[in-house]
Amino acid sequence: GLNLDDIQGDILVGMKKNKQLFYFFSIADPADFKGKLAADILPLITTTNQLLSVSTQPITLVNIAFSQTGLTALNATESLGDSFFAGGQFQDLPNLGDPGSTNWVPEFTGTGIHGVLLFASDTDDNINNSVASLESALGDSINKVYSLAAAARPAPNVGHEHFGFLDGISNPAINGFTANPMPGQSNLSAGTILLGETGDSATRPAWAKDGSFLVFRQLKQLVPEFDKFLTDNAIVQDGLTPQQGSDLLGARMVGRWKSGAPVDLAPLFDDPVLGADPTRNNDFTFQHPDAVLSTNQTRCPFSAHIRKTRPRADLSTPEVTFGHIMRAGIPYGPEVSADEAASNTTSTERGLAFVSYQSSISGGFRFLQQTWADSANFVHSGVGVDPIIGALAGAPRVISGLDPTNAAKTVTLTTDFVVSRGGEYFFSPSLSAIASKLSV
Ligand code: N7H
Repeated sequence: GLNLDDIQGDILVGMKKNKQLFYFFSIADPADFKGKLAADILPLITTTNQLLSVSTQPITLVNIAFSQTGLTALNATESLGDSFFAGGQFQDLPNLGDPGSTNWVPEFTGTGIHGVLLFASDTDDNINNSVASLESALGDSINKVYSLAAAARPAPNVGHEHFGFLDGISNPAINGFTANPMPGQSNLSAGTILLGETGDSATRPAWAKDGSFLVFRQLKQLVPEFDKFLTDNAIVQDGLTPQQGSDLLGARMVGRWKSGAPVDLAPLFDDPVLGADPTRNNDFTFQHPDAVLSTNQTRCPFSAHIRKTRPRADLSTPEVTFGHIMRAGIPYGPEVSADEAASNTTSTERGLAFVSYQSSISGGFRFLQQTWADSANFVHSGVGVDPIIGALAGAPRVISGLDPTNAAKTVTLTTDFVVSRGGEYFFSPSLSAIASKLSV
């Protein structure tokens, strides 16, 4: 089995707390920082085992990850075997669909971020206390570069992202770790997520074992604009009210209803009981005996976000080893205000603090974003990009298949409802790597 005392908790389990803070820093004094990494940070790192039982969870959970420039500052200069990690996310910007760096948070436009501390707890006060005491311990060994406070949405939307959809339903099961995989969950070798484990064939330094690449993206969501688009383009079909037609369009863009129910199993109306049932809400393949898999979009469009990012039976080998990530994101920013809703215009930023873990950035996040979501010709020629996250450097996005009564009809999206504000590629090391390599 895996050494769950050595693997940081966010990777396989997720620090599922209502509040999180992403604290991006640079290392000002490597020698001083190394000592403090061992003495002050390492004892705070929440392991996978600690997360598995509420009784062993500390009040504030802490994880840490380093960029390539951070590892280099710590004199950990061996190649981790991932060229995209080595180059950093800013260098990769032209490949991700972002329209240049105009929307990027300035602190992400370079390689000046050496690491990120992730804090998670039930309250902001707990997090602020942990940050203050760690800052005083670390003193001038680091500089804070940027931070992003994130939070679960208030009831009844806890667990839902800002467009309104239940998130965190479909993460892969890991062989030798996940006790009871749910029907329809993908089943992966540990090496798909963790370096140096079974299924990871790349050459890595020994100390990289049981670490994972953390992709961070600050993804702004234009919620009132998205809602207006759904209202204006409601699907017109016998038996549907305008509101139902608008809800159906949103569900078909995502591939799930706001409750989490997959449109593949609930094609016309939401089914909240199905959405809430983990034994059924992932148990589908897009294949049905009464329909031709390669042409039929009556139930789920080929371009739907969850079909683009996990095509299931659309692939001739459904359980491929590439294109899988462990997602651990959380919303940030306030609820939509009455003024924003009335004007259909975002005035305060909100979105998703996107976090994914994988043993290969090119085979994980990057593959999903670039090769699948941003391609108009995946999974079939001309289906269009992913209407949620697909991006063409700001160019209009032409998408077919959204209208169940007329799959050939196209919709042109002139607004990107998800706007990348950039991010960074990090490596989340094992606790033993921190102790024996990074802090010495
Ligand atoms: Fe996505 N959304 O609210 O529309 N995502 N996502 N995602 N996403 C998923 O199945 C969303 C983003 C994946 O296994 C759900 O847990 C939003 C990026 C993958 O069937 C919902 C943003 C990437 C899956 C959303 C966003 C992915 C998935 C359904 C940005 C990778 C699982 C809930 C603001 C590059 C697919 C669930 C599967 C599911 C939304 C980003 C990937 C509701 C709003 C950048 C692999």
